[in-house]
Amino acid sequence: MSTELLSQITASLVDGDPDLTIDLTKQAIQGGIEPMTIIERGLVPGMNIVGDKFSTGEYFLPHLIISANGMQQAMDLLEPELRARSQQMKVSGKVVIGTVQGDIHEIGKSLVATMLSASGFQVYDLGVDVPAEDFIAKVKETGAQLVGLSALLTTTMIVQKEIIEALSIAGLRDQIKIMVGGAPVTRSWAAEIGADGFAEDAIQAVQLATQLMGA
Ligand code: HCB
Repeated sequence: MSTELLSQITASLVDGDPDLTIDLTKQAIQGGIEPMTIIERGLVPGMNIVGDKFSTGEYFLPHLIISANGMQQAMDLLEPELRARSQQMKVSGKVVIGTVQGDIHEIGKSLVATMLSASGFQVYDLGVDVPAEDFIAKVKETGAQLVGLSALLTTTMIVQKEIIEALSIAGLRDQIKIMVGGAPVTRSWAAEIGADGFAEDAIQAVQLATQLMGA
């Protein structure tokens, strides 16, 4: 039953039917399916299929926008559920996170931010299209110990490198850890640009953040 519902959620995103995505997500929550299961086995596969269809020319930008809209609205329903499952934990550290300049993909970054915050981190989410200066200013202002850089485009991965360099030039590199992520980002890219770690998804991001902060 739950597998069928999750497949229907995936299909509703692929079919570009946000109202159905929302309806099915509500049903899944009411049916007791864990929010992370709904995200990872229902919503994310749908977005991946939409992305694949876009790259093969079967889908166009409006398809991406409609499906992203469905996923965003489903995430709005799931976010309080994720937070409700977090225990009251002591703050494990401060994290500044954002999608790098030139890149407006926000769903994955926001999911990582929600999961970190639900796991006890104090999160400063700078949003999307964030220039190096804003990361530098926020780290100085908050004393954050961790920076998360998201990039979804092969053309903006290089901006992760530029931001790491800018943080070094600003004299902040020794006091912070940096984790990178986003669909095209890999462990070897993280190593190449001098990041402290790479996370493939939001669960790994929480594990990595905890490990990097020595919490
Ligand atoms: Co966009 N787009 N898009 N897009 N888009 C991708 C990313 C492509 C891969 C699609 C494709 O061709 N297969 C492609 C990039 C190709 C490439 O560079 N090689 C692409 C393109 C080309 C474009 C445009 C250039 C299209 C155009 O205008 N012609 C344009 C770029 C605009 C810009 O940024 N300047 C564009 C626009 C859009 C929108 C606006 C329509 C929409 C985003 C809406 C929004 O976010 N509000 C969109 C979408 C939705 C996608 C796809 C379909 C889904 C992305 C997504 O939300 N995935 C995506 C295809 C894909 O990725 N498979 C496609 C779901 C989330 C949960 O996964 O990977 O983002 P995630 O995040 C994970 C993970 O990476 C990790 O944890 C997250 C949670 O599990 N993580 C981190 C992420 N950040 C982290 C940071 C950390 O520190 C740690 C872990």
